[in-house]
Amino acid sequence: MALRSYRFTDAIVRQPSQSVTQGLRAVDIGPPDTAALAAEHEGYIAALQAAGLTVHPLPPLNDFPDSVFVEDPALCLDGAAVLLRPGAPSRLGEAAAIAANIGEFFDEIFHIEAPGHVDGGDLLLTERELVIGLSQRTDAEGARQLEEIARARGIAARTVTSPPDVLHLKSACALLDEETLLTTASLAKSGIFSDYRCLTVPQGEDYAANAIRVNDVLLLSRDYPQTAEMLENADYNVVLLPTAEIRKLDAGLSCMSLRFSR
Ligand code: CIR
Repeated sequence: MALRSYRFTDAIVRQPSQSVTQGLRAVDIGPPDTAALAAEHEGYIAALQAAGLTVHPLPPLNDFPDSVFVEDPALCLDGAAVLLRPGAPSRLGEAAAIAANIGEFFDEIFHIEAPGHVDGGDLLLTERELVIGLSQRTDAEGARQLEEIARARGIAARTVTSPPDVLHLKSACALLDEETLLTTASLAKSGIFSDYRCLTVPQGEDYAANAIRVNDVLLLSRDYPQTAEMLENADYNVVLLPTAEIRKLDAGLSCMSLRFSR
């Protein structure tokens, strides 16, 4: 079977809307600059295309400031899609909004039902399993439903607790290959991924852990030179991208696309 965790043919993205300045953030260091954020988004799309993906851009949704972070309302799971239930009230409607588009790409669609909540940022799919991180956004009921959906499709699923100091599980980790993850030091220490090889981001560069492997390349924030050097020395083909604006909204590279294979 083709690798499902980082070999992709397609990606869905959503154009940022003007309301992105009102996106959620734990600490307000000022709104993102809309033009600069749009440029980050364009660079990201170009990087996905250069990695071999056909990118499907969805129109902006002004009613949902965080909807550019299209990973959170849905999950692509081996040919099926799961419409999630984002845990932030202002983002809950994003699942219904993307439902209108996703039918074009997937024959089988599952739903997380109320009262469960799951954000896509808390989901790490590896070759062996789907790891679900409980967080401020993903709760035990949502995780239970998603475990059931995954197992019914023959995918092992495991629920863990996301680190308390980050928004989502994947704010602190990324898949590098079949056996290897990039993680923050505190996530590595937690033992959650003790069955994997973990490359730990150097001190002071935790944000760099929100990277994504796409086919032969690894998309990484350009602001973390020690992490880039570590990964290049480990023979990963690193592509550096600007993230200063999305970072103001607690977002990283994984959250701006839904990647899948046709
Ligand atoms: C939020 O708080 O929901 C957005 N401002 C950021 C979402 C980032 N998503 C992700 O990491 N998967």
